[in-house]
Amino acid sequence: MNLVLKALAAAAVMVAGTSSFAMAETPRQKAQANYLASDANGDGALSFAEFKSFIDLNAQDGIGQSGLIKRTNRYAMAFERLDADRNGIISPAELQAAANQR
Ligand SMILES: [Ca+2]
Ligand SMILES: [Ca+2]
Repeated sequence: MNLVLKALAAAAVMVAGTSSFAMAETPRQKAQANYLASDANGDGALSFAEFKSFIDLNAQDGIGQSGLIKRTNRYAMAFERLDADRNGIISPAELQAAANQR
């Protein structure tokens, strides 16, 4: 488990902890929880298949452009844009870099 994944896991725990206070989760917290839920093989990064489920979960939560990507079936385009080093998987760092651009 690398440090970034530990940070994400900690964030997910925090999300679980705060939900009992009936506080609205921020989109970022939801996205982090969705990221962990989508990482089927637990390697801390998203393959294309895992990325699709990540977008679908985010679309359900109305996060960012996920609904648009899902509706228009632009998973591949979004994946390519996020996969900065083009190694076929999206790392937490790549996702973070994209999130910080907005
Ligand atoms: Ca994975
Ligand atoms: Ca990558």
